[in-house]
Amino acid sequence: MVALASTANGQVQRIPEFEPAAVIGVGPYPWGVAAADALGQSLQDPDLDGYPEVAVVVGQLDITTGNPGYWNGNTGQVVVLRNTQNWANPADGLDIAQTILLDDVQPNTISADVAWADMDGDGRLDLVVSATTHFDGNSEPGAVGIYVYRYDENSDRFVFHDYGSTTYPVRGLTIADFDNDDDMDVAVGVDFLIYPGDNHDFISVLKNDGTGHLEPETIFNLGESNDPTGTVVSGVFDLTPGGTTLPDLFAFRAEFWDGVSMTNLDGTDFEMTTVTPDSCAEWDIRDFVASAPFTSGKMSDDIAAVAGDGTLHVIHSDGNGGFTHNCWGGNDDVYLGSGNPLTYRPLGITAGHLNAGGSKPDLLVAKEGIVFILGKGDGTFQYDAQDQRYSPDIGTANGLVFRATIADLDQDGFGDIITSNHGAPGSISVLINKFQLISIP
Ligand SMILES: [Ca+2]
Ligand SMILES: [Ca+2]
Ligand SMILES: [Ca+2]
Ligand SMILES: [Ca+2]
Repeated sequence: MVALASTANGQVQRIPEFEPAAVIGVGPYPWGVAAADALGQSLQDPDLDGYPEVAVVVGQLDITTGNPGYWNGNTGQVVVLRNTQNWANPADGLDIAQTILLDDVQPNTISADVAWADMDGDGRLDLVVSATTHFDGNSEPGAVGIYVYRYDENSDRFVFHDYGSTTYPVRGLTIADFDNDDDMDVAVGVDFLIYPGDNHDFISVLKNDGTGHLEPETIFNLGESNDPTGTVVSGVFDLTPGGTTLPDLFAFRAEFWDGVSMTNLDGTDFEMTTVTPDSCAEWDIRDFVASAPFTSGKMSDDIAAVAGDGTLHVIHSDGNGGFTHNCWGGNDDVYLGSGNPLTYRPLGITAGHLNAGGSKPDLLVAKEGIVFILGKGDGTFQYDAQDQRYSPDIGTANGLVFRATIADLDQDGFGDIITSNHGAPGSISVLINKFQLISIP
């Protein structure tokens, strides 16, 4: 008989293990990375095949300096890697299909984050990229905003489709149909490399006109602190009538040591609710945040975020736009340990499935290399900082992992790991999950 991949709540889950990492060079200082089935297996066979492709941003800026002046002078890129289905050797599973130069508006563009979404409604995924023109104290900010590259079936390539400008340099993206009109809209947080002296706590929402063109931004002011709100996540946090059809937003405010839940009222107006931690915790959380249904059976999503001291906090949606958090007893907090790049920002945390099916999302965190923690399905997590299996080797010492994502690259039913390794030369690491359903005689 076949055993379940994970055991019931409260029991120990089997820890997934991974094949040795395949390291693929992509270009200097990669950052955002995203995976989804966007291309066929080959140029000759362009129909979607269920195997996820990978898109990774090549920023051309050493973000560890924290200074936008450390741009290397090259145009930011997005590298698209095709899934060949050839996973017998993990190094053969991805081929670079296209390198997109973000020179459509200005050549001195630093690319930041990337997401896959069908923006023009043709049934194929397109690319959405946040980017910021190189700037420093002596230059004007230039073009900052959102780029859309749509899939063109004639060429089997992604072609420039639209640019939606934003007031502020932008970084972390989230995509959802915020106004419930059947097209995908964009919300984005402010880049942490914004020029000194400005205020930073803004979220821009750019709606889709239905053809993949972005309408002028609507800016939401979260409070104007001196630290940026680099990432915003979408989820369902409001279960009031009509609320479930309108995706909500959540962002942290670093300088205020709290978060803001943005309840979507009609796709245009959002009601802000400040979310403060328990008295036993301080949230030094920058934009290290993910949203997922960590508590099965509850229809709303929870939020996970990692603070600069290495503590992962889970806050639980109350279904009415608010959240609860209990750090007493440790159930809602997991100490992951200190270390880079927890101390850098913005960083990477992502939810996905590493060892079980749909109801127990796991979390993957960029921390020197990577660390994963296993969701128990009740809003708590299984993790042991002393157990090296939770920190699989990314196969290269060149570059800090700044972002990571989970996708089932070889379609065996278990999530695999892709990291973007911020360095020069920059790379991605691909870790194929060896998890198998075990047979019990
Ligand atoms: Ca594919
Ligand atoms: Ca499309
Ligand atoms: Ca929409
Ligand atoms: Ca897999």
